[in-house]
Amino acid sequence: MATALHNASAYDASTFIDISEKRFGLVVADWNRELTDVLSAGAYETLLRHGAKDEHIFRNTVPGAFELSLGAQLLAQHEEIDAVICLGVVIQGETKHDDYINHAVAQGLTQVGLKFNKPVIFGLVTTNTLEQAWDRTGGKHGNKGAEAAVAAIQMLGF
Ligand code: DLZ
Repeated sequence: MATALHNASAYDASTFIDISEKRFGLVVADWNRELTDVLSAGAYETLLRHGAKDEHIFRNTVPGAFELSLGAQLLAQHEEIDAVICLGVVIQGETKHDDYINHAVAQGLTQVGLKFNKPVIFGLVTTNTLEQAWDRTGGKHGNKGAEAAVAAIQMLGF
């Protein structure tokens, strides 16, 4: 249970670099939008709170999680973008669609990050139930969008 053992909401912001001149791409899946909007707001607010400028955050939507990889690539290819944060929610259904999508996104985002040598953050909430998804989008397990933004800031300081 990764969430129970590691709470990424507890971090030491004093180690963060100055991100006031950094530019962030946000790629947000439209599927499960009530949830992904919360992830997006969490990421946005976290970036601003740690010094990013509103005009340096570029938010784009894609139809579903499967399209996050291409969305990330289209942003990451721009030299002025320093990090890309990808957000989506995939909830298990009666078929194996979640498995296919989740693996494809994990591989796709890894490739984009390695290709462009910049942080491409996997902010995909993958759960068995809708309730578990809400728990991770502002509920008892925090906001994974905010945590994805923290991961981006941390990687920029690497
Ligand atoms: C098709 C599909 C399904 C069944 N479930 C989800 C989901 O839980 N979360 C999500 O973000 N997207 C889902 N999609 C849409 C796919 O990600 C993709 O947008 C379509 O298959 C078109 O390529």
